[in-house]
Amino acid sequence: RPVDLVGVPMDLGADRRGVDMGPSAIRYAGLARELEGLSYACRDAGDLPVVHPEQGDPDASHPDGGNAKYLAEVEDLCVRLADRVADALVEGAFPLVLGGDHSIAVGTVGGSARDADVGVVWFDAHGDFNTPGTSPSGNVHGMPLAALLGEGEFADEPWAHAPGVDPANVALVGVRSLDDAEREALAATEVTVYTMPDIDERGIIEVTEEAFDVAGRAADGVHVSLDLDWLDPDEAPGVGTPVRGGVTYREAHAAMEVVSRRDLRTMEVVEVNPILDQHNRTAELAVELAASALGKSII
Ligand code: DIR
Ligand code: MN
Ligand code: MN
Ligand code: MN
Repeated sequence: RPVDLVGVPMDLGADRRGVDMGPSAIRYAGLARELEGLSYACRDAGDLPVVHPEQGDPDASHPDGGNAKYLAEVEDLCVRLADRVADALVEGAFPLVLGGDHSIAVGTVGGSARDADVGVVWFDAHGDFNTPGTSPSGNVHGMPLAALLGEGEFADEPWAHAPGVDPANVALVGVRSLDDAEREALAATEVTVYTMPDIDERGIIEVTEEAFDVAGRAADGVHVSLDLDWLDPDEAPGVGTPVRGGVTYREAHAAMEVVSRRDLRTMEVVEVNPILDQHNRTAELAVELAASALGKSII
């Protein structure tokens, strides 16, 4: 399958911090070259247009109210991104989306699960399971998984809620930071949560295999959402919301090698922030991990 790269220079889901430069940083780190080295035809149609904070209104009146900054702009972007991802799938390509903050997952997964039954494996330090009503920060990048599953105010938002994703086919991997209301909301769903202590105890390969067993129950394949803050900040310092105690470099690679053996439908790599990085180290790691997930091996 050809790989369709889709850049989404989005930072509104987390206020302007620098993740809007993520797609550039990942391209600069050599993603296309790496994928071509794996014999993929790599097509890059550039970035989707995203408004700057100055053009948008963080408090634009939204039918849902609540605490969700730039939700109207996030909605607009996600509708266009979902179309782009769905089109790539129709053309027989593999969509690889480059973020941008994690709010874009609403578009990526929405497109992936259009008229399809899709499982999700979400590698993240966070649960991304807040809603406008529970979010302490108001940042939409802390909400995309809840939005996709139609939690709270997102229940009646067709642009967000993706009925093609059954919560029973969703697994979170590497979690170590949850807000209180977020923890309760997650516990009330069928989402399977693998925390860092689960990885300590059982090992990354077993946990990732099991996460794919959960997500792989969906008929049409699995979407992988890779938030670079999943890794320990020693390995991935260039992220907006680092949390100590994440997976190591080797664990991340081992997990992506599991991904490469499973039925991958779509993938996104998000939250790379070159402004906070050390010599583009985090984007380079993002490229390595994407290549691993798409089949790169040592021999
Ligand atoms: C926090 C942080 N739970 C929030 N979430 C992040 O703002 O809702 N997600 N950073 O990636
Ligand atoms: Mn995230
Ligand atoms: Mn995160
Ligand atoms: Mn709306």
